[in-house]
Amino acid sequence: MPDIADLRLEHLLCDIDAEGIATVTLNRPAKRNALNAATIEELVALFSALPVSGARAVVLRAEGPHFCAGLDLVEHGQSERSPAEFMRICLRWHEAFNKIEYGGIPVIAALRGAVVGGGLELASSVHIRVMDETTYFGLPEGQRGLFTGGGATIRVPQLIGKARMIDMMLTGRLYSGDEAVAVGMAQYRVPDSEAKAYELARACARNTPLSNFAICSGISHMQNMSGLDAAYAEATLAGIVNTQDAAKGRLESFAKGTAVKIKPD
Ligand code: 1HE
Repeated sequence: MPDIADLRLEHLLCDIDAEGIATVTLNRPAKRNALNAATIEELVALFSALPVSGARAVVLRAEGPHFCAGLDLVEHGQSERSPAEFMRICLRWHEAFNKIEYGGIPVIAALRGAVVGGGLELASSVHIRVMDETTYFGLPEGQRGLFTGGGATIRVPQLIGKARMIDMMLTGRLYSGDEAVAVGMAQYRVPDSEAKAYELARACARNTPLSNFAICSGISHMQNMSGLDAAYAEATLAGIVNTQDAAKGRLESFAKGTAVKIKPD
């Protein structure tokens, strides 16, 4: 597994601070962070390396006023791809976004501006979405003569339901503001999505890495199983996580009455 410092990143930036909070930046602002094939390969490489890098949480942010304008329409239009070639490209998108969703470390997206098409596919693969006042969500595939290829048909209905997704794709409907939170596009809407994303990342990083691994990998896997199998997998995972040495001190401090109480502020 290459070290993150050895990855030759052209369209992404990555930095890990002393607390283990990694910042991943989409860094094609002049192209509104449109996802070309090279960026997808960088996402695959980076999110393969991050879970074994010691990072405890990731903030996924973007340069410029827009989080991500989706598929690089210019590259796609000029590439004359065959159906088989584009199917392979889509499988690389799945690889990248599965690394994010199933990688076992919390990934928090700090959203702003356009989160559209493949940009929404990317955002829907992270664990927590934070939007600001400028953020809007769209699936303009119908208007472009295209179809989703980066996992939206699986992840977007899990967030907002099938009927809303189909409406967005057919009519170009956009979601923003309170409505976007109410339908489930984002969990937080704040003036500064990056500041909130870092606050949440630091909260996640205080958990044990094994708990975070179970939360950020196990829940998604269990959604793919039958109820009976998911219950068995849950019990197996809880057997491992809930008996970990790293939890012992936390349980002892609860028994002594010195642990934090779970109450609203
Ligand atoms: C791009 C892209 C792109 C911008 N591919 N180059 N996604 C879309 O349908 C959204 C397409 N983008 C837009 O609607 C607008 O660009 C935005 C609303 C996001 C931003 O508008 P604005 O006025 O700030 O920027 P702009 O002037 O439109 O674009 C600035 C540059 O970014 C310009 O390049 P330039 O060289 O002429 O300066 C644009 O061409 C470029 N740019 N968006 C390529 N998407 C796996 S299947 C997934 C299918 C989809 O994702 S469909 C949804 C595609």
